[in-house]
Amino acid sequence: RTAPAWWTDAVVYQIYPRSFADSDGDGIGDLGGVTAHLDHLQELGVDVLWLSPVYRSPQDDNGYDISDYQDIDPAFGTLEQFDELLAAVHARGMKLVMDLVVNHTSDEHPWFVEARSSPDSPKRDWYWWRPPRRGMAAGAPGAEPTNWVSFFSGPAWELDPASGEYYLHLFSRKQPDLNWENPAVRAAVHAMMRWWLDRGVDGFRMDVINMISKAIDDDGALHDGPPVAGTPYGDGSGSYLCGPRIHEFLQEMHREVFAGRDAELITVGEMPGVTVEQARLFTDPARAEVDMVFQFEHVGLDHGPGGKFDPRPLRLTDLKASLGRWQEGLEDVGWNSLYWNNHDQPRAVSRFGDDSPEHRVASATCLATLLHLHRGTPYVYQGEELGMANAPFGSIEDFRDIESVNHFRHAVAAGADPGTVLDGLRRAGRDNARTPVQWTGGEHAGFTTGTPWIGVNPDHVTVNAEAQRADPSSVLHHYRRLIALRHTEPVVALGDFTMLVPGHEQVYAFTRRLGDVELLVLCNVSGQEVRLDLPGADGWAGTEMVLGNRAGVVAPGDEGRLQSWEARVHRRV
Ligand code: ISL
Repeated sequence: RTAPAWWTDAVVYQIYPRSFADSDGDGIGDLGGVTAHLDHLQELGVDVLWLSPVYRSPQDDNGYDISDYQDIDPAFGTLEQFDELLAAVHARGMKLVMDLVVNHTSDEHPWFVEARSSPDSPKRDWYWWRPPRRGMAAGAPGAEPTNWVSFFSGPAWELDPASGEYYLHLFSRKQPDLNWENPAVRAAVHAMMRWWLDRGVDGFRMDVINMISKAIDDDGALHDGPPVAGTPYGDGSGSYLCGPRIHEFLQEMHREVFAGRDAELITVGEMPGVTVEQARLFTDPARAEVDMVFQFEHVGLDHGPGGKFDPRPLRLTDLKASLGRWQEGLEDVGWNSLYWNNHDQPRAVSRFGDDSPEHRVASATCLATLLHLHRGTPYVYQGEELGMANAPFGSIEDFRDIESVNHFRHAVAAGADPGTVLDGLRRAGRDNARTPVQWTGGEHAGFTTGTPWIGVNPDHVTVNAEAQRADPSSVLHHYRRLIALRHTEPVVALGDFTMLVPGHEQVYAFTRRLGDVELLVLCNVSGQEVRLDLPGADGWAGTEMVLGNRAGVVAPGDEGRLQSWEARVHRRV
């Protein structure tokens, strides 16, 4: 039996640089801002920083559209500043992980510029070019090569009028998909990855990496998907999620890039739609693909019939069934990643907790405890450690995200009520996660001396890092304690997981066990006090409480009483 990998007891912190901290007053967060706030991260105790993309980019999708993989965008700084940041991170004993966006490039990347220049270009085949649908004229409605809808509304194909051919873009039309069937594409990506590792970075978070293999016929044809209600388009995901060559591509990448140095690195594949059975394959160390994946099941449980912008309340029993299945599915092989939030998800305290003044701190710390006590590597998204909430966006002018802006335009054009569409964006839009980090209660929350690129949440007056640093009962200090617990108690990282009361709609409870040490985790995921008779929990009376989020001691005989949003971790040997 080999020793557990270093990242089993690590906590990763995600930085979305645009919204983290601005050091030069242009209103956009930058590398200098990250370097300036490393104290905050070190005090929090996180082990790894994941930087959302800082590469050169036209910023159509805030950096997920890359025009030069080996340079830093001027909005974020320079390569020299990057090296300074990397050295400073390492000097503090932390690691730095880059975002790897290689399902697509920017349409301004020289590869695509060259590919577009002529059907005879040697780079033409680096992307997905196809003629119009058989018998149809280029540009005619429905003439796209397949009926696939783009993630950002509208068709996933864009016509290039010069050649009369279309190119594929699963995301924005400024994000053409790379053709991974072409070995030269794969070799170029591998070389670029080695270049970053040689520079000293400690791994990659791989953007939509389970979309790089597309299902094609022998003659290269792609196929229509089932219709998407309310649109003229179809769902192509059956052709591009975990496609036929995905495992081959990841194993090849591992051989070409990570072999010989993977023990010190961390790799996490972002994989929308991945199942637990597939995740076992992706994360089985013997297969040498990735260390862990970001799965999406638990962040889809509150989607309504109209999709992500039609949210409904989460049923706690659904959450337990889902997360519980992932705990079980990856218990002997592979590894879980754990997250509530990232730059694509609304804020957890607003979505699954209660961001009212009365319950904000308790619900944010309850959710944090629940997640961090699972088996897997937890990811903290900037501001989550402060209990930052969704933003009170007004009109569509307040939104910046291409997904939200496009969705509004398409939905309203299709006849939806603008007020209803806006309401969906306010609740589920990605910009909720992208308002500036709230450092202080002062002007622009201490994020910038200039004009922030997106509105600062007015609640920064009370919700901010400075105030929380001084308050031991703050969300910030709770996160610090949770992270410290993972570092000091091996059972948190490596213990077995057993779900309790799976049918209870208010209480999320489980035990963890490693050797003689056992933890009991009790979370009241509701605003009402609850009294619980816990089957299988005898023998816990009077045990040590190693972590809790509500003041007060537990009276003997009263162990089963949980205050609103209370979370407790008991320990026994
Ligand atoms: O939020 C989503 C759209 O509804 C997700 O489906 C998201 O697009 C998906 O998780 C992929 O996300 C990643 O790739 C995108 C980028 O916009 C996201 O920010 C990134 O995390 C394209 O690069």
